[in-house]
Amino acid sequence: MAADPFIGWMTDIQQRVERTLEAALPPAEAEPCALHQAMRYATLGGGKRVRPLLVCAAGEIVGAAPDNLLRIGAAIEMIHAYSLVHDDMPCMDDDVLRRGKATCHVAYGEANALLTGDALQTLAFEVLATPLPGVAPAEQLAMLATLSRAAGHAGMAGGQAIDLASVGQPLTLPELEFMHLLKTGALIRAAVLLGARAGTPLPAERLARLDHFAKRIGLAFQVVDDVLDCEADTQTLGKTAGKDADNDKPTYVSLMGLSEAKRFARELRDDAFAALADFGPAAERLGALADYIVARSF
Ligand code: GRG
Repeated sequence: MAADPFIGWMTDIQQRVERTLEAALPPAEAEPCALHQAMRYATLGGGKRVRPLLVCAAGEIVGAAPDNLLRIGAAIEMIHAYSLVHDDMPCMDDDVLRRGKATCHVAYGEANALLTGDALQTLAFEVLATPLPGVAPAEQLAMLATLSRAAGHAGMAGGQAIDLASVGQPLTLPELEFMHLLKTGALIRAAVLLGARAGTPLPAERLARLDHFAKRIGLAFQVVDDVLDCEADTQTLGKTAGKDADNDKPTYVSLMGLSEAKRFARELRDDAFAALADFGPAAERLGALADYIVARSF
């Protein structure tokens, strides 16, 4: 057990998420083997698992069942893994390194990578649609609708479309924020909201405060991602560093400068903290995660 209780909690959840994903993914030796191996390759054994951690921390506030939270977290992580596989493909970001190893299309070929993303996305919804003990079917249906919207045209996929169209374009800060609210923020927001809906129902006003927390921390996550892309090295990141500048992409660093972007990330974190003020000790882990997201080095 790690000396820092938060790190100990995080490591424990990361290991349990890994086991949940492992059990939910198709076996590598089952046909079609190449697809199943690629799905496992893209999902297992890497990543910080930030979204499942957010699901679990938000679920603590409402006393949700840990096994349900792990299943919700695994479903969101599968959507995230699919997005990374497709994002790395030659038709999008064209990258060869992800989570410290060859990207899925480099290891398994482009057609398999495309199918891997497709199959991970549909498996995510299958996992989330399987009854969650103690959660009302109407609530689970609402979770499915929230995740669908967060992953689709009004969320991650829409944000990716704006991102691809913005290469070489001089975006304003509000335009950049809108793009990231969809591309990265929507899934982070869904993670907090689904966790918060998995236990004792919260009054709408408290749910809205958690949503505000999630929006701020989703944006902070992206600002830090831009800073790390500029400051950290490829080995530490496990993905190619410096790609944003190479690709002439508008980022918080290109628009604000490095030190202002760092200050903005801290401001977003503090605003996120403020949204948790009334939740007391039940929200301590969510607050610690906000800190981790801003202080992370990869
Ligand atoms: C292909 C529909 C579609 C969407 C892709 C999320 C995304 C949209 C692209 C990823 C590109 C990117 C680097 C975005 C910046 C923020 C981000 C999502 C970083 C990767 O997430 P982490 O840091 O990764 O949580 P790990 O590997 O730790 O899970």
